[in-house]
Amino acid sequence: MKHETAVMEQATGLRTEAYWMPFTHNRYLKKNPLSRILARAEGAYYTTAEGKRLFDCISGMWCCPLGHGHRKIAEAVARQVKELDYSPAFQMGHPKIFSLAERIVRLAPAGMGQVFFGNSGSEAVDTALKIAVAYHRMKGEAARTRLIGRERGYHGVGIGGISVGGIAPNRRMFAPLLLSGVDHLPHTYNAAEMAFSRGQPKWGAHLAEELERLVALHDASTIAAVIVEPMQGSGGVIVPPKGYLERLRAICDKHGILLIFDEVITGFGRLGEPFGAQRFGVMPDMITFAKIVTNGVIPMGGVIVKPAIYDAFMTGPDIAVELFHGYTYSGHPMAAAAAHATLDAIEEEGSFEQARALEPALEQAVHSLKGEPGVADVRNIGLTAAVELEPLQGKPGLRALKVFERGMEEGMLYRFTGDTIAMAPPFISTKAEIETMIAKLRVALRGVA
Ligand code: PXG
Repeated sequence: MKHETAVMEQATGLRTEAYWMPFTHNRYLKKNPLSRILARAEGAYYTTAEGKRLFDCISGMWCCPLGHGHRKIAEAVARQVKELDYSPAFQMGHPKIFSLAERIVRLAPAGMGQVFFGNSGSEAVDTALKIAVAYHRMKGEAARTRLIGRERGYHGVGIGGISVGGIAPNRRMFAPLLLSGVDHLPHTYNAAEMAFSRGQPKWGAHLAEELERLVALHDASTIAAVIVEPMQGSGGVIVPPKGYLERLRAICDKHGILLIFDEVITGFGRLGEPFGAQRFGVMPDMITFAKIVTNGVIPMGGVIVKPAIYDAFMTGPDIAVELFHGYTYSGHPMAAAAAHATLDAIEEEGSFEQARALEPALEQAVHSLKGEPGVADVRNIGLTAAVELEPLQGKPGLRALKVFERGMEEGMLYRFTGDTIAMAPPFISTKAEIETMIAKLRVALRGVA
């Protein structure tokens, strides 16, 4: 491996050994890195170090739907670094973060009140879990500590996030670190009942009743919160069955359990509405967000809470810190500037409407892949879709990797995990670009058959 890397370094001038890449097959990539090195980005396209132009089928990593190099966002960030580059997050503030919180509350479903900021989805999730447990304690129900996630759920990589998460490889290696007192709902995917559904599957609302089973098992008085992605993104675009989220909400209400929607992917327009909560018409008690809030330009994440949650902490002497939690970079001025510019652009460009308008084109195009070689399922909602492939015998993940590589030759940067190809194209895409994205996927699928 060392030798191969050295040969490649000589050939390309790129020294790859020191960088340990996240969620990446380091050894495989470093054998032939250049096709994977991005040099530039503009609008809906990347350019690789080899000069190849790639359509950004997954909006960065779900985070850049307004396009790369957005002029207004770039200018806002450039202005901000000169005006106020950093401001202490604890016991101090700056104007843009207060107004940003207000704007996010306005976009959120009615009934939300405050925003707590961090820098990533993982931080947002761990923050929400801590707030949930602390909230019940503040309300005199300190025994409510149990957290309930869901199989196939992805909630980032913090210790809390992997504990409530339901993707086995993300947990296996770290098993001794996982939180105790966590349980999981079953995931809602069932190929026999819902393969090739368009939008929300009709089957599966009854799976929410599993929460009643967990309540019976653990007793409601021990359960703090349920956390789910309204649509499971990393799990492979698993769309909630009709009626499922409504049922979860009702059961949480019945038992005094907080419902957290992890909207790191679905927040800020991916489903054609500000949040998945609005798309599905179900109101959670907390919403986690990250990614699109700054169009991916500067890291930012956070938690939106109902006023009743915030108010529960606002007791005791007013010189006392109410929540012993926060990050050096909570509410960073650079991120706040990027977020304001992103929200401005969303309004000016009608980004949510753009996403809504493209949804039928994506749906129609992606479902035309049914019957192509190796296609086991096609799923879609909002401006996102996934094509699940039959694994090559004895080699899980290889078919998707080959499709991904073939896709790059075709000028497409898809996202692959396991044997699923995911797409979440920029909101600024044209209908023709969406159709080309799918046409090229067809070519790639046939090419690796
Ligand atoms: N919650 C959800 C629902 C997510 O999708 C996180 C939390 C963690 O966010 P950070 O910012 O800590 O990474 C995520 C992140 C993919 C993919 O292609 C998805 C994510 C990240 C990278 C790739 O499926 N989601």
